[in-house]
Amino acid sequence: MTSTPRIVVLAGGVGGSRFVLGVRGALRARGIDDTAAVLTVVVNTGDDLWLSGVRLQPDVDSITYALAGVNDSERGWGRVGDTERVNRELQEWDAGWPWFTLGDLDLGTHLARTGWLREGLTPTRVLERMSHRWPLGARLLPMTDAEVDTVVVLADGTRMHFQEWWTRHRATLAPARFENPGIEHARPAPGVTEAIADADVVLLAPSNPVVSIGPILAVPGMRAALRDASAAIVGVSPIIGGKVVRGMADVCLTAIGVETSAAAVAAHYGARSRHGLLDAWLIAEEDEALSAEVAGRGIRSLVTPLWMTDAARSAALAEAALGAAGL
Ligand code: FO1
Repeated sequence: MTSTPRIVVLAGGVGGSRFVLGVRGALRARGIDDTAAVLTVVVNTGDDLWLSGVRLQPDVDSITYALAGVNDSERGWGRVGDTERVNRELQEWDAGWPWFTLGDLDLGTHLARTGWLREGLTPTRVLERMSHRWPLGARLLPMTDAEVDTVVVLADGTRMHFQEWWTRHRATLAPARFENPGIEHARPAPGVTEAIADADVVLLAPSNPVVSIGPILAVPGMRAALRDASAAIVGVSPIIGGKVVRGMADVCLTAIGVETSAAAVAAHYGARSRHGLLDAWLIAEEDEALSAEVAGRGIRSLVTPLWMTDAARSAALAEAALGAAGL
């Protein structure tokens, strides 16, 4: 067992936040204090948007706030105990989106970020600066420095920002596809491919495979970096007992023709030995019957409890993922 494994996690959203907390917990349980030196999180930025003149990075912020212990864990986004005075004022001005809440403390984050971006810092440098405020215990990298916000295209050709589709329409409008305009010109953010090349394991968090992990993998150069990595690539199923844990990932999966099942998501990522990504795939005890199907796809499947209902369970899951990589 490598005592200080170098870990890269690809993550986004609530599932990503809980899993990253679990990885940090598992490292601490192994007696590793400087977890930031060994844990790199590559975060989805497809959820990002400009609103009321500020740049929002929902997944970056969810993971940052969770690691800092200042997140609203009930709601799954924003700061705990936040207030909404500025948001009410914005609504009086008819500015922003009436269905989208910008908390007062959260707005401080967006203002700081936007200011630094306007001064010319790249998103990577901004995130590095933001990471200094709290001892996060992880190095966070955006998937890319390019702006490639996810757009949902409906069957009739209507296009809308992912956040409008997700928060205003609660994913009830059937999507034809998801796009990240301009992603063909994007590159992985500085440090991402290097971290993957140096890693002992790459973990795919149980995040939405389509709109969280999907955009990360769609950055040109990302899949090649993963394929070339000497590290094992271990994924964690976001589907438990045939259902999404939270959020509306099932609608996203249906839109790209993938069944909402742990085996189907594994097949979607594919076996590394067959030009896909995964060496191993963690599935829930509830899905044990799918183990053979996953193995038949050329992916080693491991059955383990996947519910991240508290820090200890999240850490146990992360430990199982490290174990799956032989670490
Ligand atoms: N989700 C909502 O359902 N309603 C909101 O008003 C809302 C505001 C919001 C503000 C900042 C932020 O970082 C996230 C916010 N979210 C909100 C969450 C976000 O829309 C999504 O859950 C994620 O992008 C999906 O991972």
